[in-house]
Amino acid sequence: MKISRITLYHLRMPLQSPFETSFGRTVNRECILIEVHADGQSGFGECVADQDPGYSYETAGTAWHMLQDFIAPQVLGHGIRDAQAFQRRVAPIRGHMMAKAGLEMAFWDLQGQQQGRSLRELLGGERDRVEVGVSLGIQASPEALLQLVESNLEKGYRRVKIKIKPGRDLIETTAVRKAFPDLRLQVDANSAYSLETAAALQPLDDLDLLLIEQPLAEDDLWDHSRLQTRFKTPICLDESILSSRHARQALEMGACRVINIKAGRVGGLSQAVAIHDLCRAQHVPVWCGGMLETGVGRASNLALASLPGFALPGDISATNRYYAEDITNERFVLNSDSTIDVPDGLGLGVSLNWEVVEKVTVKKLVKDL
Ligand code: OSB
Ligand code: MG
Repeated sequence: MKISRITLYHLRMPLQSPFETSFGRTVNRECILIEVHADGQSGFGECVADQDPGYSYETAGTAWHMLQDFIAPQVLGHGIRDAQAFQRRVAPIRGHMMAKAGLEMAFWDLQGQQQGRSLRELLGGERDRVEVGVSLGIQASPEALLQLVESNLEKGYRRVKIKIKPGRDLIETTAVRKAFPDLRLQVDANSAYSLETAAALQPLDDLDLLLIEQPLAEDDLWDHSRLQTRFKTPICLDESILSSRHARQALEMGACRVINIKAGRVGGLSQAVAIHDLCRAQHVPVWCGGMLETGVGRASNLALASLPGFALPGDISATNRYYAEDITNERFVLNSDSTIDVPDGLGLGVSLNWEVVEKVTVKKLVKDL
């Protein structure tokens, strides 16, 4: 595939309701839609970096800079056969995993179109529907949280994740567990604790949680390994795992027993599959995390989550949980068994609704040969 043009669209998508985590509150989800033109076709990718550097050092602004000034020039005008060839070209660029992952997704989409295969087939996915759950932000009160959990159970979600932070953890989690004794429940701290303050989380260990996600700092595998020895509940790492090397080391030192895989965080689907394979060989369960994606990133997550090692439900909810209007013509709906169908069209299997894209685009850049 000879790459003749790359177009970047900085999107600002209004969320159905604000999403609050330990690092902040998101009202509008920002991301970059990437279009790659090759041989008369276009492929699409979504770069999941957000407006603020709360989850990661990467932002939509830094990703735009990296894509415009470093990553796009590595591929424009070159013949690039697939994601592996793309990764070889951008290997000299340090870090900026989300920026790379966004463009890699577009290469998968192109490859699928050219080979007449779906992304699921290209990745080796085995299921045509995947188990999903819902990730609920920090609410105004424990009562409000209970109501929100209940309404999501009524919608059909069979696994719930709640966001926690110091002072908004035990009361909330205990209340949800009491009200719903059999619910598949997990919590996500987004790095809000230290080894010392995490001592306050000890009572969570008796609430039969599926896992405790990323309690400590993103750059701290060692303290996670110390914390895991104090908990029978599995610790799951999200922010800490940026490569399959990190995943191997985290497992070797016992820093976690479960890994949340996000293609964006690890530099692309190819790396996500590598981490899946590594974990599967060691019988370590993984699940697909989410970044409030548009329909483009959601299609990619569904294909990834169809791989056999994704043993736990993903943070991949129905489109209407996030957006009244999405940029894809396809909207993803929740099946009655808390699953979502994996797209089976060519590549990502979605098409763009250009009217909506235009409406939510705040900045656009065309890079030609
Ligand atoms: O930590 O998993 C996270 C959203 C944005 C940034 C980080 C996270 C999240 C979520 C939402 O938990 C998952 C989703 O429904 O997309
Ligand atoms: Mg997380």
